[in-house]
Amino acid sequence: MKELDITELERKFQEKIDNEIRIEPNDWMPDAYRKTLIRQISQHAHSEVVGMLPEGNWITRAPNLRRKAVLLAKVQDEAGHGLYLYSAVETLGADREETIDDLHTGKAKYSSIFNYPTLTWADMGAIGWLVDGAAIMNQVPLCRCSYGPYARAMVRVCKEESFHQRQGFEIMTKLAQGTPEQKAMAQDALNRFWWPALMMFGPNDADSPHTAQSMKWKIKRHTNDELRQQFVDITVPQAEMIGLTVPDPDLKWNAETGHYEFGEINWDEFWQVVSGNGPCNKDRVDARRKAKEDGSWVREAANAYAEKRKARKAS
Ligand code: BYC
Repeated sequence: MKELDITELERKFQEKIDNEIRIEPNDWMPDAYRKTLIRQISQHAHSEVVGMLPEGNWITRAPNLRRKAVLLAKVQDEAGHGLYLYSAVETLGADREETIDDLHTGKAKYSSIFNYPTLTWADMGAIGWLVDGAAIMNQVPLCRCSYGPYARAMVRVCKEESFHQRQGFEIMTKLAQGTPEQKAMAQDALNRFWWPALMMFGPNDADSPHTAQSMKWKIKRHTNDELRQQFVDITVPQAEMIGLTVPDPDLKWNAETGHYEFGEINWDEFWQVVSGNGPCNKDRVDARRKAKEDGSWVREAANAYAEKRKARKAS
């Protein structure tokens, strides 16, 4: 295609975005837009699937039948989110198996938060409250993402995430109102998950290579720092309400700006975790790789059955 034609196509594409017209799979789109979406949506899908592991670890040890049933349902929802998101990636022409292989070879990223261990039952509360809370903050604006299939997938995902957040907050509330040991367990979980939850929003805007272009394309509607600030502003009063202390000595309310000021995030730790050196990175990827290997006989049997049916229909 001539260079002039591409410039014209790009102009029309940006015009659609500026006018809030959704981009659909068969519409023309710049290669870089397609690549950005494949990168972000596949990382998001991997996060959902890897995110099942830290909580799956507690299903057999949930303190009662109700808690077990709720946790099981939450983890199943996350599998469902992964499946919608892998389907959304396929609408962009990506191959699902290759995308998953990129996770297994360590080429693709997934959310840093899932590389931390879940040591106590209170961690199920902290994950639901903080991790799903951060996920909602990030994902509600994605319901207005310029790419149709991703935006539509996010609507259902967000409804389910809000149930997840509430179940986590309920666990934390109950523990915080419990015995001194239970309250201490809840505080310890908050201490360990607070900073990693803030890291979920990604690097500061000044160090985020993708934000400016993704905002122009309306893939992202807010910057990483804007969403992180919203999360802090909403979550700090929730902690106070249940009598827990946010582990940040620099945290203070600024009446002039109407926002909380908070301390510096340990970005060295963030980049270490993102580059594969977090406490559980190896375990998480090994577990996903093993799940694929262990499930290979199921896929082979399903394929053999499908082939046989096709042959029978043709004869
Ligand atoms: N962890 O320029 P930036 C969930 C990477 S919730 C790992 O800001 P972008 C769940 C980033 O990929 C979690 N890597 O990038 C909840 C980029 O690397 P590459 C999943 C991170 O894309 C409960 C580089 O750093 N949610 O699933 O504009 C239970 C520079 O960053 C992280 C989503 O994925 C991180 N925290 O903004 C179960 C939401 N942060 O690709 C499951 C969709 C940044 O250049 N994703 N990086 O190698 C997004 O909204 C955006 O991709 C991000 C990053 C805000 C995460």
